[in-house]
Amino acid sequence: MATDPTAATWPRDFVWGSSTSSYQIEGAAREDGRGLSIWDTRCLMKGKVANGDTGDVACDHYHRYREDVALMKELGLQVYRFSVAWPRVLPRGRGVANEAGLDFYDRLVDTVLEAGIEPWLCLYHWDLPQALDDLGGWTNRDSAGWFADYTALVAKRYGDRVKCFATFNEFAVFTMFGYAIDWGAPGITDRAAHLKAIHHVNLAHGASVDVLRSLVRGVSIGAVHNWQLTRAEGGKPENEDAAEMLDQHWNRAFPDPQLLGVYPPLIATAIEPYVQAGDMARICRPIDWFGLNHYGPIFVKADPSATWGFAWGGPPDDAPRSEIGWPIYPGDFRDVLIQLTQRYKLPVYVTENGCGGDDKPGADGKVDDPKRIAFLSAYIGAMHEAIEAGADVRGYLVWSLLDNFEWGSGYTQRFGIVHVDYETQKRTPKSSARWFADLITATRVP
Ligand code: IFM
Repeated sequence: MATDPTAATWPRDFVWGSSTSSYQIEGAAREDGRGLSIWDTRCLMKGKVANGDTGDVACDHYHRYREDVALMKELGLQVYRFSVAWPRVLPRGRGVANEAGLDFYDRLVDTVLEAGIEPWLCLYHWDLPQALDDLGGWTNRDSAGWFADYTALVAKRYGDRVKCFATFNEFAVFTMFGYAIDWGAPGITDRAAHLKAIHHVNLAHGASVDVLRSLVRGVSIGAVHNWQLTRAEGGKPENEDAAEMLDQHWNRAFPDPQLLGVYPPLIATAIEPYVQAGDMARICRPIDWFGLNHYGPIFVKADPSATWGFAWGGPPDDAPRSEIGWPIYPGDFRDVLIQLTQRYKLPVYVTENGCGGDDKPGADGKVDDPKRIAFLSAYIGAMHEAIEAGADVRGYLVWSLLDNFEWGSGYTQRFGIVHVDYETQKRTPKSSARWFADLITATRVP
């Protein structure tokens, strides 16, 4: 019998919130001195993003952030995780800062705080400045230093008001899709580039942690990982090795070196040529929490023609799926939360969870999304079961506050609990937003 999260008792300090990311909602891509990112570039490439969509306007959050923060307040959110667009504050990725861009995040942080919400700042959610990609991006070892300098700029500017920082969002996704599989920017498919990117991003993480620790008094530092069970497609033995290979690349290539000081065995030898003396100590720096983004398992199949010999497969025909076809496995979510607590011994915050759909307003203007409510109820119930089984889960941030630019899928997939009409920019809280607000109220210990 699934746990009903609204009737469960939650830990006293458990926090509820939502997450967003800069490129997916801000828009104003060419305004106030913002530089270009690798996603601006990718959106201009034919066939890379559905319908030729771009993040040029997105949810126009750059101009409408006050309205969006008011919505968060109305829903009772306690925490808001957003990301800073590196090219907005450093248009060329390094060197001269852009005061107008820095001002925007000043205004945003102040507005969030005035609403009684705690701002959590993520330094990198995939929008690398194009000028740095022109120098090799994450395949260039200097990228760790560029990221440390960018961290220092952000820490000095907002560290008086923001105390919770994440270095990166979903290390494995943007490195694998950007450098091994052409599903994301910059769209390279090369093993060596992928290995270099993995190692340099790990170095960048470690350097950033040190900068944050030295510059922000009372800081709480985390890193956000996508961790999904990798299941052999069709349960077939010939897909088992592929599932193991993906597990080590997708789930362990970042948290293992960052928190345990070693690369997983299937990566260790291949990555050795890029590892210099002292690197593992540079990467493995103490942090305060593990951020988990989780949606469901990945079904994997062997594909000898692919960069790493694996490819995404499909779930069984009878698997429950969301409107956009992603498998719904709340039991996996529970298991992952328990495993992470045991493996890394850090408090876990669920920094993303949710589901995509094709939500539309009805004749009455209301947006009903019962499937999302069922999804959230099942996953949040499973999270509660994990806590009861000993998982150290301290908070849950729904993905996402707003419908937004969903990368290669453009605007075809809606993940928000608030509907956005992209023609008019009208925001309409969906029935899931009301459900989530009621859940927050019900779980607050008086
Ligand atoms: O929209 C993305 C987000 O940017 C990263 N995590 C998964 C979400 C849904 O695909």
